Amino acid sequence: MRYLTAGESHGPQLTTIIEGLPAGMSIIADDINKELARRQKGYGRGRRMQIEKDKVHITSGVRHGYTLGSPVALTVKNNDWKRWTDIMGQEPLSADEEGEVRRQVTRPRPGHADLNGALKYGHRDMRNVLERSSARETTVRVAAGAVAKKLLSLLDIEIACHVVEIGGIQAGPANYESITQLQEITEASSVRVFDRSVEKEMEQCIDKAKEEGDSIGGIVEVIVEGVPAGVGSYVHYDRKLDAKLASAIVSINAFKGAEIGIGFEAAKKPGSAVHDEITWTKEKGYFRKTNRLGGFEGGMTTGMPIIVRGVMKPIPTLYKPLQSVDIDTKEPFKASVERSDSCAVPAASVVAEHVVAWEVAKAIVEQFPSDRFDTLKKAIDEYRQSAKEF
Ligand code: EPS
Repeated sequence: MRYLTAGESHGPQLTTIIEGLPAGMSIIADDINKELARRQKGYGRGRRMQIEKDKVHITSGVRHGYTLGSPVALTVKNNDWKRWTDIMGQEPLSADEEGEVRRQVTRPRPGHADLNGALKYGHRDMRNVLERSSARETTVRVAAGAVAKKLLSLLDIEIACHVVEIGGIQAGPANYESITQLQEITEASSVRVFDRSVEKEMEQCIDKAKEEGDSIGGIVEVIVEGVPAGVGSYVHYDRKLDAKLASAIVSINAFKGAEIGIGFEAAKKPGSAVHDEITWTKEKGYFRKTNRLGGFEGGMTTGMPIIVRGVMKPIPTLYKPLQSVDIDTKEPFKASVERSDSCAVPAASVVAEHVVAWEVAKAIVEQFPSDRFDTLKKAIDEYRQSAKEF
């Protein structure tokens, strides 16, 4: 299973094409739209989110509510495109328009893709870089992930996300009783925290950053429940599912690191306080008494909940810009200012949830190859039963 995305932030639309989904899986636009709406929310977003009302158009691969086995193509229109048609148009410029293009970018923002992308592709107008490197692209990553999430839910696998830290303010431990309870509580929170007692403090921290023309980052966590043990592989480096999750997390715009389970804490503890003891009952089969390893041993799932965290740096577009250099004059200048969010951590947690959903669904489809959803479901059910009795 694979997908590609296309689209610029202020271009006409975003597109994704998903290939390799089994046929006969139920999916409707609403399954995707509800996730797109979740990604648009969150305290600290800028004005762009008032302009966009992300809705998916399914233009291939689905008929009467079921996948066909052919590529699934999804598009999301950019409402803002109306205001950018002359700046972002596809047709060549006429001679008198050359040099007249508005909003050219020649002062790269430290921390953004601007300068390195310009050097790589030879763009003198760094808008050619920033339009694609913009996190607007995560809209269709969520759309692809929403399809994966639907596949997982039909296989009784549930996934949720929450924010654990913003601007150095930490949420208390998320002692949720079920994934549903975690979803309900975080959904009602402006910053997607389970511990609502820190919500106001986080909002104030975001307000302060905004007032000061600054930005703040944070830490998000994704939990996946119901994945059987043994998904992924120990036999080769590029089949380890935990490695794929870490890669997917760090591939999200502005993410700088990933942790599985207790992650970096493990460095400080003896092995006896890190590894999870194994036990077995007739009802549950094998399980671990604790889950410090976040659902992974040897690149494979253990059957315990998958727990993966990602750290997001503050967004590099600052209203109080840092020092930079104009690539035309080579003179020192303040970096260019683009409209931006002061904190996108709550939205990014939804993106993290969807990139993780994609990787888990992909690993399952690869491990239980099937062109049909009904035979995939049967294979997973049989595997679950055999793992229990093993
Ligand atoms: C982004 C800058 C802002 C964000 C955008 C990501 O967009 P604009 O430049 O149009 O104000 O709002 O995020 C989205 C559009 C989105 O859908 O998440 C950036 O530079 O990465």
